[in-house]
Formats: sequence, structure tokens, C-alpha cells
Amino acid sequence: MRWYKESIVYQIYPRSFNDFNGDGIGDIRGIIEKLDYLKGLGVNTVWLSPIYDSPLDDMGYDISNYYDIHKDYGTLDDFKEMLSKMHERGIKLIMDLVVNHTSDEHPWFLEAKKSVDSPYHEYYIFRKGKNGKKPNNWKSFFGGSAWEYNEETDEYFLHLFSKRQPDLNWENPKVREEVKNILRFWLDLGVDGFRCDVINLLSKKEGLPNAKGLPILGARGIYIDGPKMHDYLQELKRDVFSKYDMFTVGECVLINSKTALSYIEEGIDELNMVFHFEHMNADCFYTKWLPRKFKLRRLKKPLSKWQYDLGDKGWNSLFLENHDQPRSIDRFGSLEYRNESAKMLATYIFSQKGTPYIYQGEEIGMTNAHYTTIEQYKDVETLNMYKTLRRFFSEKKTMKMVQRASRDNSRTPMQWNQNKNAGFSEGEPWLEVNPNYKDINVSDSIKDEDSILNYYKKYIALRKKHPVFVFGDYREHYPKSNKLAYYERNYQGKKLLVICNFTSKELKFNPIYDLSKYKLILNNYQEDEKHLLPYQAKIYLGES
Ligand code: ISL
Ligand code: CA
Repeated sequence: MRWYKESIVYQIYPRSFNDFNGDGIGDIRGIIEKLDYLKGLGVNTVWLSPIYDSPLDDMGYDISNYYDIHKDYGTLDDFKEMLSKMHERGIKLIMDLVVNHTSDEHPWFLEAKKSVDSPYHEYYIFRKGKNGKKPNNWKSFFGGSAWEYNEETDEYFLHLFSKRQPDLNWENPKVREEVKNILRFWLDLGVDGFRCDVINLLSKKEGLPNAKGLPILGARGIYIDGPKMHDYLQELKRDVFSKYDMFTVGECVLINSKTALSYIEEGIDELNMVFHFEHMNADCFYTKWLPRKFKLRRLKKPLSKWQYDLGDKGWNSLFLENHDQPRSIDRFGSLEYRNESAKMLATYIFSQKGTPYIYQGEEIGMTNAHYTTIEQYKDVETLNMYKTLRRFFSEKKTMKMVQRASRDNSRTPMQWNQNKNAGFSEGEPWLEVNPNYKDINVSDSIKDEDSILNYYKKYIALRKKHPVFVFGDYREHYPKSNKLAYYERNYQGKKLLVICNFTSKELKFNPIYDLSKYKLILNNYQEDEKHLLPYQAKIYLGES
């Protein structure tokens, strides 16, 4: 099966995409309205962030009913209509599968916490405290301990994310059967695959031993890529995945390429690809909350490593943005050269070997929210971190950190046009629209020949035309440069040269090849000089 290799995925964050009924919240009918837009862009797969029933403590990554749609987004019938209209347009749909944890309002958990005798008690991970303390030293990804006290049973339960997201007990075969049923339900409706949320956290080491060393990093092998990961994934593959024409992309926190291959290597195929985050440290230390200056080498090095390590053994996923990450222009490009740098970043990331994932708004060069007061933010992680940081830093310093790192940076409503609320909603948007929508929006981008959006369209069309974009192998030049990104791709006698200037200055470089023998097939400037202009990106095609 290779269609996932030829996929160009567009991620929709439904709450912020398009509001049809004017209640300020994006919805399924809003998505249906924009399918022709997506078709026009040229994407052929959509990944939809969670739309299931949920109290929305973590904006849907806390599910209370896996078999129904949240009323904010519509009904199951709306969903079926959307899916068939996607398929009519040749667009596949992958759903978000969130099964490391549920919501604390899921009926399983409501039962589980009542009594140790409840059949659902074993669905979750409850433990007695140790000498009046928590069961172990595990930390939540959202800050603080990963344990919360449950009075009814005088125990603690595990939550690797917010305390309203209790972790499921994958040791329990009943839990695994429940998950398979959920998968079958959506696959039987015609869904084409899953993005599997924090999938490498499913297995917790027996005895739940303390993590050693740094918080979270020290959890490798304990609750990150734990001992039974392969057993669980093999079982899902055997009983479900292998029975459908579908693909999976596993979101894997703190994973390296070697461990990734143990899941995705062709022949193993427990997952088809993973999202890793090593390149997201290009401007921070392991977490966005510990910032450092962006250096191109820190972006290129991990990405190239994954290109080489996966080689022809495994398939990469290519992204710079998603609903958890601030906008890439603010991080790796330039607000001053917004148009040029957005095009350059797309050229750089999506021309590597793997499946491109475009996050909504990335294709028009949307930028960070930069709200000025904490009340404007809605994301649970942001609000938790704000409280924690405020204990150590001034309001001003804390807000600066929030403005840089918050997940709401990429969750502001999609900017469709210059009308009220950027055309996202007739009502009061659930999260404030970025005021720059007058300058940055879809409608103006469609009309402007030179827009980021039209560059994306050209780029996608090229990618579809030349198989070397999809299947070519990867070789990097000037790996040490902090200014220039340059790599080539080779396939069946064709060679692509991808050349990007990551600086705001003109840049001289030695092109290695005689460029007069190559055809310039993409350029984010009209000019074609020997040197590169600020944030210039070029792609050449020639014979190997
Ligand atoms: O976004 C992060 C921190 O700012 C990441 O650590 C993130 O929490 C991690 O990549 C897991 O993300 C996924 O699972 C979370 C959910 O909040 C994220 O939105 C989701 O992408 C829990 O389900
Ligand atoms: Ca709505």
C-alpha cells in the first residue's frame, strides 16, 4: 500500500476552522463548506483533530464518548455527509485516536472511581499512596505530579496529561477490546486511518518504578516507549489495521529514529509513520517553555538524521506546525519577510522524503496570536504553565513566555477574509481572532498571484507531477551551515536540488552542480541571481 506516501495531508483543528451556524465555534458543516477550498489547494488527505463528545478540558483530547460527535461540531449524520463529500472529491480522512487516556467524565471512569469492586476500576491505573505520599515520582506533561487523589477509594489515579485525563490501563485486555471496537466503528463508516495521539505512552512498566534523572526525559522505557508497546501495536495491527485499507501515523513524544524504526520499519508496520519532535527543539530545550535562540543547524540536524536513518526502511512525516506548536514563521522564519519566509519554510520541509502535513492557516502564512492578557488564552497547558511560572517570574516576564510558547498561537480562528471575525464566524469566536486578518486571509490570497497560498498550490502541483518529490532519496549539502539549507533528492535518473536561504541577507554559495544544466521549477522570487536573496527558496530539476 503506498497511497499514504503520496498523500498531502491537511490538518484541521475543527474548533477554529469554520463556523457554519454562528455560535462562535467551528463545526462539521463549516468544514463541508470549505471542501472545495481544500480540493483547490490540492491536498488529498485531511487529518481532523478530535470531534468526539468531550467536556473540552483539553479541547477534545479528553473524550467522554468515542462513538458520538460533540454537539458543538454537529451530528453523526453531518459527519457521514462530510466524509462522503470528501471521498467524492478524492480526499481521504484520518481521525484522531486518543486512547492513552479518556476524559474524567467518560462513563468508564465515573464507574471506575466509585469502588475498587467496579468492573471498570481495572480500566484505569489506580494505586495506593506510599507513606502518605503519591505512588511514584512521575510527572504530568502539563506540569506537576501525574497522580491525583481519589477519595472514594482512597487511591491515586494516573494522568500523564491534565488531571481530567485519566490514563487507561492497557494491561487490561478488556480495554484493548474496547479500543478495537472504537477503531472498527469509524473504519466501517469509511474513515481512512488514524493519527494516534501520544501512542508511545500506552505501556507503563510493571511495578510503576520511579523515573530517574530529568523529569519526563527520565521516563524513557518506563512510560515512554514502555516494554509492551510492540505487543499492543501488534495486536491492533493483527485484529484491526491489517483488515482495512488505511494508514496510521503515531504521535510519539521524545522518540528517536531507532525506536521509531522498531514500530514503522517496512515489514514490521505496527504503525506506518510517526511524528517525532526532535526538530522542534531548534529554538528551545526539549520544551517550548525553555526557549533558546533559533539556529538553523538545530533544525537541519535532526531532520537530516531522520532522513538518513529511515532511508528506504521507513517513511517520514514532515511538519513544522500543528495545533500544539506556535506558528513556524515566528519561530524559524521572519515576520518582516513573512511572504518569502513562509514559502521558503514550506519548500524546505515538504520537499524532504516523507508525507507533508500542512496545518490550517500555514498555507496563508498565519502568525502567532500574541494576546496581551492571560484571560485571552484558553488552552489548559498554557493556563497551568502560567500559574507555575508566575510563582517565579513577574507578570511581564511570564506573559512574554506565554506569548512565545502557548499552544493557542496556532489555534486562533482561521482567517478567511476581511469581514467581521475574519469570516470565521458571525458570532463571538470562542478564541479571539488575530487582528492581522485584514492583511492575512484566504480571500485576498486567492486573488494575489504572488501569495503564499498560490505558491503552495504550485508546489503541490509540482509534487504530484514529479515522482522524485515522493520517492527520491535524500542527500544533504553544507550540513553545518547556519544560513543555507541545501539538499538533493534522486529517483530513476532525476535529480532535485532544493536550496533555501534562512537569513534576511543576501547569501553567496557554491551550487556544487552546474545549474545551467538544470531547470528552475520553483522560485519564491521573480529574480534568479547567482546568490540568494533574503529567505529565497529555489528548486531545480535535472538528470542524475
Ligand atoms: O504540546 C505539548 C506541550 O506543549 C506536547 O508535549 C504535547 O502535549 C504532546 O505532544 C502530546 O500531544 C497530544 O496529546 C495531548 C494533547 O493535549 C495534544 O493536543 C495532543 O496533540 C494529550 O492528549
Ligand atoms: Ca458552530
